[in-house]
Amino acid sequence: MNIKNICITGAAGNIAYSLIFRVLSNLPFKNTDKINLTLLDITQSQKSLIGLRYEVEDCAFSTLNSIEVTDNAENAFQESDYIIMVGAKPRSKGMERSDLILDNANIFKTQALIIDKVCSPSTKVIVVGNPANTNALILNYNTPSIPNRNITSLMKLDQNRAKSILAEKINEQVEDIQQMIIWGNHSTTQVPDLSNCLLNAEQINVDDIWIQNTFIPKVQKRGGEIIEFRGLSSAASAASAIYDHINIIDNGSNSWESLGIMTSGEYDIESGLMFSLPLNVTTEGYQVIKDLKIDTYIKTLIKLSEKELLKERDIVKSYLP
Ligand code: NAX
Repeated sequence: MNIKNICITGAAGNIAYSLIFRVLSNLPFKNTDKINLTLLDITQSQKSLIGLRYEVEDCAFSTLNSIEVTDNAENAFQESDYIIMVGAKPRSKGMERSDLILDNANIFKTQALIIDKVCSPSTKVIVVGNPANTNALILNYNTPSIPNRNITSLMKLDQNRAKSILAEKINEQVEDIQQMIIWGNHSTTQVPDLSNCLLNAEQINVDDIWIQNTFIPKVQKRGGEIIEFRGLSSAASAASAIYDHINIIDNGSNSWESLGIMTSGEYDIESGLMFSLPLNVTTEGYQVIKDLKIDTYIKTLIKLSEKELLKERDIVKSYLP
């Protein structure tokens, strides 16, 4: 029997409450019969995690080999095949974004050092907690024993949103749309780019005014829109996107994907940033899709997202060895 060890951080939070049941209902890992699931959260959340563990057990999932809840990151990360890093400090009222970035930098540096110490180089880490790209950058810099390519940040929710908004506009099925790209940061500077999109292998034509005035801002601000209507941030859709992200990494994908990865000068973007780029993903890893023609408008937006990530990198520079 093939068993994988999966650790989810921030396990007492909203996203994890959807993610855990989604993963266990239908494992997104290839050649895997069961998982050993470890749920990590802070000490104050341990009681709630015990309740969550009972709920998971009550589902009698045939995919679950064992479940553990803990506030000890070292125990949680040890021997993990995948670590899904959802745990992060939320932004509180009146808090500056730079303070949020620094609070989370602290969490991610601490956890990175533990991962570096106890995990094998084959461990794959997916960063979800915001600011996801900069947290992933800190993680990357502080885990020299884990190859850069094993650390990615979640952009799939943005890509799913973009596809779904385009499908609605052109009145087509979402699964028939390919080659949607998200460039940049998981923030309102992200750049949804449909210029290469295909509908069943045919070029899609939508007018530039709709792209610039409706499509791009709508995708960029979708997270805020959810908060406005639901009173809470995206949770089930984020969990669904994490599920897709795991599936893509573990099984490869026939379509173009956008994941946050460490840059090395592609498309004239500064090296050493966690940046969302168009990728071909196979079970062997990912390759950046090269030589795409990018129009001037999109290029300008990509530069703005790069600028934001450079600023974030500057804020956390004392966390980058
Ligand atoms: P919640 O506030 O419901 O849950 C976060 C959990 O993390 C809490 O249970 C908290 O106790 C725990 N936590 C805090 N510090 C921790 C630590 N040091 N170790 C372990 N656990 C710790 O937030 P939720 O709605 O679940 O969102 C989680 C994160 O995902 C947030 O940062 C959120 O902004 C981010 N998101 C990222 C997305 C992406 O596409 N990259 C989309 C969805 C979401 O907004």
